[in-house]
Amino acid sequence: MNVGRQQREETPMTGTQPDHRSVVTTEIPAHGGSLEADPYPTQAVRPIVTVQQHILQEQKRFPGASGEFSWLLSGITLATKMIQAEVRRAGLTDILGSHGNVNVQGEVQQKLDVYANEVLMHCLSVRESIGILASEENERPLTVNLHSPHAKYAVIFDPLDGSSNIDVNVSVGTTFSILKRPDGETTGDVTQWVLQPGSRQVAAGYIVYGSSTILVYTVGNGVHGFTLDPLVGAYVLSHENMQMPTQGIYYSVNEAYQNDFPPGYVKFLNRLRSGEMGHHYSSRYIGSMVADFHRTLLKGGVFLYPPTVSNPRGKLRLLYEANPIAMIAEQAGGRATNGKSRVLDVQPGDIHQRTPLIVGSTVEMDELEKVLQKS
Ligand code: FDP
Repeated sequence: MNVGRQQREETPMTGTQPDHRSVVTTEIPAHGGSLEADPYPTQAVRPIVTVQQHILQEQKRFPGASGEFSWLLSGITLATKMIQAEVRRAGLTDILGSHGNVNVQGEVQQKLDVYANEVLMHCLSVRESIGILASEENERPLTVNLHSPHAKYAVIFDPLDGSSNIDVNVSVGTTFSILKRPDGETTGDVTQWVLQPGSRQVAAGYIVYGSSTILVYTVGNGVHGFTLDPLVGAYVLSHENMQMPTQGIYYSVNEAYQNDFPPGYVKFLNRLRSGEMGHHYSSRYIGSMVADFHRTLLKGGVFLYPPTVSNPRGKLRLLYEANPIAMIAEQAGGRATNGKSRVLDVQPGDIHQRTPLIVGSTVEMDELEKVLQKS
């Protein structure tokens, strides 16, 4: 196991030492054993569970787990701590504004997009278990350690989602999806590694850089949320076993495009507004998918980015936006569709493929399906 390395990554990055009178981390047993028993229960300390400890527990579900998966995920936690530090200081350093380049999507890259991408690439490329890194910001996947016998995973990510919100101090996020090298794949065929349906994700998650920094992840065994404690420099378990409410009070959509939506979506939105579903829904739209989804996960309701006249295939990207969000939604008891089928069943044909995405609570998703079927 790489426990020593993992523990180092959870040490404070700020130089500020934790206040041991009020906060203590439960020691990670060298054998990765139970975290439940607090060996030193006192009233003066508040035991915390870090994301690293949690991952070590979770990976025990995988037969023969060697610790490499938790080492891989620690690359994500380290990188996102670095990104959040830059986001928090964004107005003070020369990091706001456009970088001057246009990415593969034809979008102007922000300086923070580029920074976030480089940090993730840097932190993940040294993990030997990763063979491929694919990002929204790179046209082609990057092969790293591809031919190492230890390389088992492809990590696909959007380093900074919602970047049009960066300059105005509104929440942004990072999304990630982890796929396993397909069984029997020996040639290092990048396409086979990356173009797998979302149902094959072995882990997925996101980080919201909002009023606090929150990491939400799943390895297919429920959804767990961790808030970054800036004094300790660690993601600390704050939302265990998250469950999406079965019905919410908000819908989240860019209403400016309503005239461009297929008629079924307009009918559905009208039903939400009309009170026919038990109450009149309110609208909330941030324009950062991660932040809009995070609210939907906590409060229930529905987030929609339907097809439009200008984006008939939707705007959001299947592999690194829709798939991780869909896996988390399903693991939390919600659902995700592209309007025709379950998002996680879609066989991708291209790394940067776009998709419509409608994700939310069961009551709203049932209703959407009914309305779309009739339209
Ligand atoms: P952004 O372009 O600012 O990066 O997929 C990217 C995304 O933001 C999502 O985060 C967000 O939900 C959506 O696009 C916003 O698009 P609209 O401005 O068309 O509503």
